[in-house]
Amino acid sequence: MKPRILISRRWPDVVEARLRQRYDVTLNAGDAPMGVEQLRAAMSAYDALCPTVSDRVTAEVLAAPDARVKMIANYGAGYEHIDLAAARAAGVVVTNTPDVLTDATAELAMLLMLMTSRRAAEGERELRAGQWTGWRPTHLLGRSMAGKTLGLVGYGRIARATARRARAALGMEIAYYSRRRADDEDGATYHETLESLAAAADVLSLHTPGGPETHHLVDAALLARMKPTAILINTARGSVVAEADLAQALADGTIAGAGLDVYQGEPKVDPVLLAAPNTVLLPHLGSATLETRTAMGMRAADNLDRFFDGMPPLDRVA
Ligand code: 8YV
Repeated sequence: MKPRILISRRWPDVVEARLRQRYDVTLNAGDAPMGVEQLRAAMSAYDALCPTVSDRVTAEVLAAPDARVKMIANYGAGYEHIDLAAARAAGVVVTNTPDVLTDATAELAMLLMLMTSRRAAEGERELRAGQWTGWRPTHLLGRSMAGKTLGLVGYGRIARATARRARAALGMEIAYYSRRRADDEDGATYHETLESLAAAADVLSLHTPGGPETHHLVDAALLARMKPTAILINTARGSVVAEADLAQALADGTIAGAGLDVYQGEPKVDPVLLAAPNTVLLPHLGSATLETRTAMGMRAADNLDRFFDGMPPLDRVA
């Protein structure tokens, strides 16, 4: 009997084909996030679940009666949507897919930085709307990146990959804040407080995990510390930013702009952010390259295989 697994959304074809060779694979219908009742029912019908960031695997889900699931192979690096304590209590192994999405997410951080600082989305909207009246010296002036300071909040793999690109490709200075000073700073300047980093940065880019520890780290008080010419980039998690405070800061000129890939209530986006001209808003595309999404699926499949072979999975988080 093949182990029964549920994947919550389509994975790249090549990964699905690999999974079908070894597992009895069910694909959840539709694009909507799986609800609590649906996930609770899945707990008793499958041997493993493969959720994504939008499927909230809560304590209530993990406490489902007659649960059969023994393994949750998350498709993604971040796993704050899975209650790890409840998984541990239920004896469920949880894995993620780190490393393979580092470069793609750093690329997207660069894209947002450049688009926001050079007002690319504003320009494109204007041109497509037929409102471009011609070249003029003061039209849509952005800010140069060369010599400016990129302030990284968190200094893990994706932050470092972003730093390398920003330094090499754009000539930026790198600064960072993290709870612990890194042993290998790779030429970056450490700030002991987030407030000090926020005040020094021309671009403040978020690279922390989500979850309660980083909830609303960027709020009105922190935004008030930033330079009025600075921009905020978020490719981490929407929960790290108090969105209403950010919308206000953009509206009243506290900061110059924001490039966002993630939102508090995805896929809903605050209407004030939508209406603000100085935002670049992407629909959570951080890891969205064919290579990366395939590698993420293969990594999740490796974790499943090792688990069902009775070996410790590579990327066990619970
Ligand atoms: C994924 C991400 O696409 O891996 C992560 O943490 O944020 C994204 O790149 C998403 O998590 C898929 O579940």
